[in-house]
Amino acid sequence: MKIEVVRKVLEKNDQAAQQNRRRLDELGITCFNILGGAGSGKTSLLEALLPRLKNKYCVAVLEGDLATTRDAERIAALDVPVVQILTDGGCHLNATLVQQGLSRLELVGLNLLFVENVGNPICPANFDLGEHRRIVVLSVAEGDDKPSKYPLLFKDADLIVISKCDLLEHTRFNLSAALRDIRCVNSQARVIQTDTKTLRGIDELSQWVSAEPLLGKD
Ligand SMILES: Nc1nc2c(ncn2[C@@H]2O[C@H](COP(=O)(O)OP(=O)(O)OP(=O)(O)O)[C@@H](O)[C@H]2O)c(=O)[nH]1
Ligand SMILES: [Mg+2]
Repeated sequence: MKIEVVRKVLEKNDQAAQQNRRRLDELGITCFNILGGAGSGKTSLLEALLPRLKNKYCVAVLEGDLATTRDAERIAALDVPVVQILTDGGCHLNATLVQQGLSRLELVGLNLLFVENVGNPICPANFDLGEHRRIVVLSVAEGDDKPSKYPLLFKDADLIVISKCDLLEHTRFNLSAALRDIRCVNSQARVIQTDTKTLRGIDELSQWVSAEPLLGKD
């Protein structure tokens, strides 16, 4: 008797993610998946970072949102190629949606691809998109307890950005407690503090992105 198997959602996603990564590898494109809670400052970081990168690299962005093209419009205003992926209510991107986004971009000659995930500290963390590096954004406005309360978000990050550091003096965010709790869930990730008002940390962020391995390749 033939046994029917219903394949788990995550298994299917992992297959599509592997295809994405293979394709990006072949094209020499380094892909960064940016995750974080709603309003943590993901698009603002891209707005600060992209002008620095686009003179040196060919860069594109996939924007993931439930609704509107607002974030894509902000990226397009920088003259950076962008595709808006609308999840129609879905709380995270998946590798198949990213595959569809990739099909709308001119990939030949591209060096860097940023994927801004749907603003959500929970679901996006479970879905590999085929990225090479994960950037997690934690804003001071969200509170220093988030690394402990949402450990899955932080545990696989390669870089954790503590954003909106200009708000430190206006909040009860305890930076040393946040850094300690980050280390409890992730001992390896680089941590960079930013503030997109004064552009604090943006050079450091740009250097981290530029140091990623695929970037040296033709
Ligand atoms: N004070 C301060 N505000 C910031 C900073 N970065 C972003 N913001 C503000 O935070 C709000 C959200 O910023 P976005 O960049 O849209 O955040 P996001 O994570 O892309 O939001 P979603 O895509 O909706 O999840 C906006 O009002 C920004 O102006 C910062 O460094 N300092
Ligand atoms: Mg955004």
